[in-house]
Amino acid sequence: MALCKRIVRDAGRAGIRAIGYNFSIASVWGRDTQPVARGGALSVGYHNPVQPPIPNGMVWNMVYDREQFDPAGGKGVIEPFSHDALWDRFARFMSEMAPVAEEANVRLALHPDDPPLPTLRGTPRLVYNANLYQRALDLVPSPMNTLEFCIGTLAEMNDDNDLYEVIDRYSKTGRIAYVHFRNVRGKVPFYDEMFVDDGDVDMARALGILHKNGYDGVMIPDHTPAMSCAAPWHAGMAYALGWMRGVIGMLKRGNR
Ligand SMILES: [Mn+2]
Repeated sequence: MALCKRIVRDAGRAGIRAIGYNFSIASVWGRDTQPVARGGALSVGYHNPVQPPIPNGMVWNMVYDREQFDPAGGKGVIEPFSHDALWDRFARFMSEMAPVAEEANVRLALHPDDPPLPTLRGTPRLVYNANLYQRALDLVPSPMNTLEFCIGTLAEMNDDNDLYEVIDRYSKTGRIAYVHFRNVRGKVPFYDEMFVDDGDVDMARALGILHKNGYDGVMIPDHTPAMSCAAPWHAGMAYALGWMRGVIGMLKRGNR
C-alpha cells in the first residue's frame, strides 16, 4: 500500500490527474486473436476457454515469486476466497487511498473486470455486472474514487442492464474519470472486439448520451482490430479516433 500511495503522490506532482487500475488477481486473461472483425481483420476475443487455476507465486498473469511458482500447479494454487472477502479488501484499499488521492488531486479510475465473469481461474471478480460499479462508488464517496468507464467491457457483461441506460446513469454521477470507447460483438463467455462502427453497440448513440449529460472528459479507443498494413495497431487506433472526432463534430452541431 505504501508503494501505491507513493505512486499517486508522484503522479500528482507530475501533473497526472488520473490513474486507471483494476482490482483483480486473475487480471485480463484467456483471450485469443482471430480474423473475425470486418474484412477479416485480426481481433481479440474470449471463447470460453478452460480455466486453469492460478499457481502460487503469480498474480495479474505475472510471476512475483519464482520460488513458489510452478506452472503445473505442483506447488499449489491460490486459495479460493469469496466475493465478500474481495469487497472487504477493496474497501480497505480505497479507504486508505482516497485521502492520499484527494491530497494529490489524482483520480483513481476503476476498470471493470475483463472478461466480466463472476469468477475467473477460481478467483472472484469485483465488477462483472454494471450495478457493481455503483457499489464501488458508494463504498467510499470521495470525488477521487472514480470509474474508468469501459464501454467495451460493459457491453460484454451478461447482465440484465440496458447498456444505454447504464451509460446515462453513470455519466450523470460526475465520477467517470475517462472513457474506454470500443465496440464488441457478443457477451461473456463468447465475444469478439469489433471496429468502433461494427459491433453490437450503437457507439454514436453512446456518444450522444455522454454529450447530453455534459461529459467533457477524455475518451480513448482502448483497443481495436488490427488493420492490414505496416502499422496494424496504430492504423486501427487512428481509424477509431477519426470516427470519434467525426461523430463529436456532428453532435456539437446538433445533428443527432
Ligand atoms: Mn477497457
